Amino acid sequence: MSRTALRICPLCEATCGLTLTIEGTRVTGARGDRDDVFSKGFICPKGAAFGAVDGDPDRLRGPLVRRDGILREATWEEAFDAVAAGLRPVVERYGPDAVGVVLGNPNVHTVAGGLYPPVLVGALRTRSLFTASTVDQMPKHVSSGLLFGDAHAIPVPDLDRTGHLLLIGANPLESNGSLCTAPDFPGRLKALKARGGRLTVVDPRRTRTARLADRHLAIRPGTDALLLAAMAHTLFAEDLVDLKHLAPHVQGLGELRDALADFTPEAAAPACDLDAAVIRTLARDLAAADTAAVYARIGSCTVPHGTLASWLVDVLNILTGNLDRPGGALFPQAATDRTPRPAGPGRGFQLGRWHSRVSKHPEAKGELPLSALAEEIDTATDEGTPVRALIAVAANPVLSAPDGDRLDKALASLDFMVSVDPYLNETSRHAHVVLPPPPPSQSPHHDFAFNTLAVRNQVRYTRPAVPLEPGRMAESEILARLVLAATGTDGADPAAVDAMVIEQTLGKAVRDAHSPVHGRDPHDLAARLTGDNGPERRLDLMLRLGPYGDGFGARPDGLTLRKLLDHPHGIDLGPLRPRLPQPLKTRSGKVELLPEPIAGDLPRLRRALDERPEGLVLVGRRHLRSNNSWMHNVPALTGGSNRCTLHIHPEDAGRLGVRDGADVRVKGAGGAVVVPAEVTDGVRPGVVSLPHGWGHDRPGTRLSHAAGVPGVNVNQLLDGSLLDPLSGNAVLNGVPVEVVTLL
Ligand SMILES: Nc1nc2c(c(=O)[nH]1)N[C@H]1C(S)=C(S)[C@@H](COP(=O)(O)OP(=O)(O)OC[C@H]3O[C@@H](n4cnc5c(=O)[nH]c(N)nc54)[C@H](O)[C@@H]3O)O[C@H]1N2
Ligand SMILES: Nc1nc2c(c(=O)[nH]1)N[C@H]1C(S)=C(S)[C@@H](COP(=O)(O)OP(=O)(O)OC[C@H]3O[C@@H](n4cnc5c(=O)[nH]c(N)nc54)[C@H](O)[C@@H]3O)O[C@H]1N2
Ligand code: SF4
Ligand SMILES: [Mo]
Repeated sequence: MSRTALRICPLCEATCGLTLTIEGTRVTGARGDRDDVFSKGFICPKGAAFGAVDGDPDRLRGPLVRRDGILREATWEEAFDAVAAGLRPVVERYGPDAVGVVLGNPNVHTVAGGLYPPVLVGALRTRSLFTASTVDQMPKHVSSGLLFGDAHAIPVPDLDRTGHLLLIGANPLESNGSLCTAPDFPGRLKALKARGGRLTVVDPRRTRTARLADRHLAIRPGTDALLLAAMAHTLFAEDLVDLKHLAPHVQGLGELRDALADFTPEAAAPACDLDAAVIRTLARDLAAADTAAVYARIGSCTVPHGTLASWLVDVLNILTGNLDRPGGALFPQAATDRTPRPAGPGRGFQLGRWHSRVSKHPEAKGELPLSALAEEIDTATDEGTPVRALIAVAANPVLSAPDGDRLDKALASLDFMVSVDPYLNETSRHAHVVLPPPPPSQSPHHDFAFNTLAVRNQVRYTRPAVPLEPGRMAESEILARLVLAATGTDGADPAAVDAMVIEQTLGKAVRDAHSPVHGRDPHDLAARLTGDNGPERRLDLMLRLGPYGDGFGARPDGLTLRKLLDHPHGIDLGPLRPRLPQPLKTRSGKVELLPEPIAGDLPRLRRALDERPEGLVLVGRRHLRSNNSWMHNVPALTGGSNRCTLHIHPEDAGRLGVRDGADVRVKGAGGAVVVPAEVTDGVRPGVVSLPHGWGHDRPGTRLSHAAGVPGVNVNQLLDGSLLDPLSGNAVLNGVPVEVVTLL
């Protein structure tokens, strides 16, 4: 007998609603949920393989604890005892900063990852926090922090209503979109074209997204900030700046014009390897469009001028009056956002409140660069102690961060390491304790992160589709117990962690004059929360205090967990709406167009006008049926075109004597890899491309399928020294490499 259950897909940022077919406790099928308020039945091949991902026999079933050097099966109690025994002495002897925390990408795809890591980091009081954000979108957080005063105020292109989309360094036809949550991104781009809209793609590769575009510009990697600066220059020079409704909310226009004076299209064009006339046309078309949005992703962030490029994206949206209006780029309002406060000056955004110990990198958003993790472990300095213990939650930095070999050695030298991870992989193999979360079918789902980045305001929650298998522990309980073990309160009831958060949140809310529960009794409010467990009560709390919430009775029609459970396909909260000036938290209360740290970084961009790479440069690529480092163990998702090969243009291949299919040696600052070449004009001359997340050939892992087709680790070509200075983000694209044929 089979049954069906609803489950939001956690496998990428599109958050599609799925209908799972379940036989016994096994997921045997997945299709798109046609009644889902947001995804309306869309599914991609990865989502369709949900059952295979979920049921991978290599997923760990219970905790592992290292004894006599070997990871062995253990009980949960033994595992948490070992965590407490491993972490506490390090904290007590060397202080909290000696405990590092590494948070990986899947934390933004789980309920537990949304709720507990902030509690863990806060309770540990460690400044040694490293996350996947600094190999990803940290430049966008920093530019939003500086422009709007809030690192989380990220404008999202209004895909469904825009008439003109300039899409830079993103390939949503493979990635399904990022910092722009839109189930069926491909369909939404086709709809844009069908309603007469215009799509321009800027990418050194002729991607599937580029092939869909009206115009594709194969820019030289790493030069988008120059292109965007020259476009902004053109808007000023040709008197095309039109702030429209934004005029009262913006400051620094004159200063911005002066700061961009040198970035003429003629000056930028040779560096970008584009025509100056084309740059002007892009600017004019953007200004002329009835509605338009500039949107940029990985290719614009993971480069030397990532923060400047991210800033310029929003600058262009502002200069053309497209920020915060339908069809432009707007700030979503998620159901779990805090109650919006009245507009007015805020505390602003600060960078560099502390610095990393070894290379003195400034913190950004409380984080240090993931690129610096290895040196923070393996390098002693006069002041401070190295990281000696590590807590890794959903993170595989040995493959995702620069110079995996060095990190691999550094992890092996730690006094103690715990990984919360379903797999024994390149990173978790170094742990002393591995705590495996249950598979997605046995976990609840809500998108705390992606609802704040979605092209439509909506809210959905799904309970576990399958009950927890015997011997399993929910990831929320694993993380709550980890908080207790790390803070020396192990043995306490993990529900105490949720109770503490609820008490603190309500305590603040009742004192806040703008809160719907101002002046009420926090104990009475806590008693009114519904939900089967701590995480559900916390979700109920956030919903009820949020912008659409019932305010614990203040707005009886408002959202509660109960109401959400009554709408299993989700609740649509409408299209994105203009919100300015409310989201602004800058000290001036305005959009600060030319923040000081940005102005300070412009001379570096000016120097880039004259820089040209001498040889080949490397860029990445993503494949539809993959996801970073952790999906190569599922046979249904590997093979075909999802292979770890070096894309190289026929001209470069001819010059270097590279034959299609033959192995080549690729060398970079951090090391060399040998990989088959794939000769293709899908990549521009002077550029080669390798996907990331491969290199599954290290011993001591339990990835039987991936180990058979391991691929190579592209990040071994990097030495970790190349960073975007303002954000600490790793430079992963536009990196110089040498390619040599093997005889
Ligand atoms: N060269 C190059 N490098 C890159 C990139 C690139 O474009 N080029 N992209 C970068 C980007 S954007 C990112 S986000 C990072 C990602 O970097 P990471 O976050 O380090 O890598 P992932 O492969 O996403 O997954 C991390 C771990 O999460 C585990 N995991 C999966 N599901 C769960 C779960 O439900 N719970 C828990 N606790 N763990 C789970 C997986 O087994 C895996 O070990 O990689 C970056 N690295
Ligand atoms: N199938 C699949 N989906 C995924 C993932 C995955 O691994 N596989 N990962 C998820 C994650 S963690 C993220 S962050 C998102 C990322 O989502 P996207 O940003 O859409 O990811 P990519 O497909 O890497 O697209 C980046 C594009 O930038 C181009 N590029 C490289 N350098 C430059 C440059 O200097 N300038 C310009 N203009 N372009 C450049 C590359 O050729 C590439 O086509 O995808 C998510 N979705
Ligand atoms: S697009 Fe993303 S969220 Fe949707 S089914 Fe595919 S992997 Fe899942
Ligand atoms: Mo990412």
